[in-house]
Amino acid sequence: MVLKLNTAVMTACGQRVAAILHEKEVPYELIEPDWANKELRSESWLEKHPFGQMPYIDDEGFILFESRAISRYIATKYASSGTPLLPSDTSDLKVMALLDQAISIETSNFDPHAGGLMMEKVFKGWGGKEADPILVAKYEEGMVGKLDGFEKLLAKQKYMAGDSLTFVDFFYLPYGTGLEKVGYDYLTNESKYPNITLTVKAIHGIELRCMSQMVPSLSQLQLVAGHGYLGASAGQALYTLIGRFPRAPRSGP
Ligand SMILES: N[C@@H](CCC(=O)N[C@@H](CS)C(=O)NCC(=O)O)C(=O)O
Repeated sequence: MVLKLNTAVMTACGQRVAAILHEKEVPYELIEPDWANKELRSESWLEKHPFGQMPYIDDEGFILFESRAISRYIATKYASSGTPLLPSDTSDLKVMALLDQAISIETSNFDPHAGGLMMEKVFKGWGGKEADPILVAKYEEGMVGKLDGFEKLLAKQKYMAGDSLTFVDFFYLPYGTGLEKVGYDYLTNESKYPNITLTVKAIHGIELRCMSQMVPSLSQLQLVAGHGYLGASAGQALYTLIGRFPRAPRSGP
């Protein structure tokens, strides 16, 4: 039975998981909830995801929610297929501790600020609401305050969990792309944050590969494009970022 990914395709959390599934070459069925009929609040949905959110997967009856936990599960279960997305030595206590550190870095230092900005600048607009300038300023300040830390870390290592790409780097894809689309150069300011930019360039190359396959059919692409946000990512990014973000050679530490 093919793995089922239950999520709206335009959600950042769903994209995170879909990108990993594609990179690991895992076939899956995308099942979109019926938002209009509040399916996320239905008993059957809440039984799978008690917090009434997306995404969750159903892997032959094994139900798992939380996009980061799902990403780790897929990267581990399918360790030998597609792109390697685990550290090279998963039996090394310290290597795995650094992986956990990387997971926490994204949830603590990136997601709250980047997600807040996306909420204000993009998602609120979908519901016909205006961005709150006070909140925008707060999230901007929060994000800027973290960039020196990212820069320092990435001066010592190529990716977020060390010198090899892991599933954790994919956590940044949806909001990273979104921030750039709404005009923030936090992750692409080469003169100010050269090491962040190098890593982002490498990850963007992967994003293009994922995004080009992520949307299963043309009608879905149109559906997504209709929402504006992922439309920009899967559509425009696909066509306009190619060439702009070549993989940059980089000497390792
Ligand atoms: N930490 C959770 C966050 C889940 C979450 O916030 N999902 C959003 C989409 S990205 C959602 O379901 N929004 C609809 C809602 O909360 O009603 C994860 O990473 O899966």
